[in-house]
Formats: sequence, C-alpha cells, structure tokens
Amino acid sequence: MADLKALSEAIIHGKADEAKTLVQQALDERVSVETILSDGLIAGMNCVGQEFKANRFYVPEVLIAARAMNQAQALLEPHLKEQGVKAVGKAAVGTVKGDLHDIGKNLVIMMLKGNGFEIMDLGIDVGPAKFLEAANQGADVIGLSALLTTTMPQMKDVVSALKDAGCNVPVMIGGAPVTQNYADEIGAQGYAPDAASAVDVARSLIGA
Ligand code: B1M
Repeated sequence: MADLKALSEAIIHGKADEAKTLVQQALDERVSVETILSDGLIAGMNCVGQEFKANRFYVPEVLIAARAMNQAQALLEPHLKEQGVKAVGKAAVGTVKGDLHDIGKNLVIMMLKGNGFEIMDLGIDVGPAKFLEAANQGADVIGLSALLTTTMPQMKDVVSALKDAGCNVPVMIGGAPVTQNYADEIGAQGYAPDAASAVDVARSLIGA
C-alpha cells in the first residue's frame, strides 16, 4: 500500500530516488495527486522547515530536501494536467526580488497548469519591471510569491509599478508570511494561502 509517511521521510532526508519511487507507487495505486502532495511532499517539507528553524538542519540539508521535493513533484505534473480543462487564461507567476524560494511558486504553477491556465514562469528574484512586461505581453493575472518577511515589501512595489503604468491586470499574492490583511494593505486583488486555493482565486480574478 502507498506509504505517504515514508514519502515524507524520504523528502526530509533528501532521498530523491526513494521519493520518486514512492510517488510512482502511490500514483500506480490511484492515490490522488492532492493527497500525495499534501500528506507526502508538503508534509515532509514542513518538517524540514521546523528542523531548519530549530537549527537541527542547515542550508545544505534543506537544499537536498528541496531537490528531492522538486524531482518528486515533477512526476505529478502530467497527472495534474490530465485532470485539467482547456485554457482558461494566462498567469504570470514569479518569486519577488531578493527572494530565492521557489518550491511554493512551482507548486502554485503546477496547480494552475493542471487546471487549464497557460503559464509564464518568471522564476525567482523577479523585479517589478519583469512583472509589468509580463502584463504587457498578455498575462490575465499576475502571481507574486514571497517567503521572507524582508521581501514581502517587494510585493507592494510590484502593485505600485503596475498601477503607475496604468495596468489593470489583477495581482494575486501568497507565501508563508503573507496574509489577506497584507494583500488588502498593499492593494493586491487576491490572496491565496496555498496552491489549491490559488487556482480558485486566479479563476475568480479573471472571471473564469
Ligand atoms: Co529559507 N527561509 N531561507 N530556504 N526556507 C524559510 C522561508 C524560513 C521561514 C525558515 C525559518 O527560519 N523557519 C525563513 C524565513 C523567516 C522570515 O522571513 N520570517 C527562511 C530564511 C531565513 C532563509 C534564508 C535567509 C536563510 C539564510 O541564508 N540564512 C535564505 C534566504 C535566501 C533568499 O531567498 N534570498 C533561505 C534560503 C533557503 C534555501 C535556498 C536553503 C531553501 C529554498 C530552496 C528553494 O526554494 N529552491 C529554503 C527553504 C526550503 C526554506 C523552508 C525550509 C521551506 C520553504 C518551502 O519550500 N516550503 C522555509 C521554512 C518553512 O516555510 N517552513 C524557509 C514548502 C512550500 C510548499 O511551502 O513555499 O510556503 P510555501 O508555499 C505554499 C504557500 O505558502 C502558498 O502555496 C504553497 C503551496 O501550498 N504559496 C502561494 C506560495 N507562494 C504562493 C503564491 C501564490 C499563492 C500561494 O500566488 C501567486
């Protein structure tokens, strides 16, 4: 039977090959992609976060876990796409300037893709100009991710830059330190606490 506890342990210890095998096993047993993500991959990464915070893990361990997470996550992507519907809109998503965290952003992108969004992945460490460029290139919604309290203010800079340029493309924000209150404060039109709700928020922002 699919062992999601073993999967989260494999992520915690950065065992990418084992994690991929366990993901494949779970998929073969028809465990839903959402369950594999939440009870296996994200559960493992959350534990890594706690260990990092308690100084029991250091940056190399976190990076190895992140690599395992990314590789295992890639196996899920085609299955999410299979469940998807036809293109509902174009989303440009990036992690804001000064911030290198991309696991959450990649999950959001994966869920959006799986639910029929066309994606412009702007990457990490993205400044306001690149978000504005994406809006001018036809993005229907802009997604900003930030994991650091020190990079959250960058979100405000992006919202202001779009506004100053007269651009009406709605902005959705998210990331561990981000809240609905913060979205309201900076004038972002949407906030999503996790990748699954990011899909609902993006849909509602573009009226899909
Ligand atoms: Co960093 N890091 N990190 N880190 N790191 C955190 C964020 C931290 C909370 C750890 C801690 O101290 N407990 C802390 C931030 C503290 C703070 O600001 N209050 C921290 C720190 C301090 C740092 C450094 C400064 C450490 C240092 O160098 N001294 C440094 C900063 C580098 C930089 O960005 N400039 C740093 C570096 C790193 C690594 C490179 C080692 C690595 C990143 C690897 C990578 O991303 N490729 C890393 C990691 C992995 C983490 C933790 C352990 C895990 C983050 C993660 O991937 N979580 C993290 C601790 C934690 O969060 N518990 C930590 C799993 C992911 C699925 O969740 O990203 O929250 P998350 O995404 C969720 C939601 O937030 C939401 O949906 C996702 C899925 O449900 N979401 C959105 C995210 N973006 C969204 C966008 C949306 C909507 C929803 O709309 C567009």
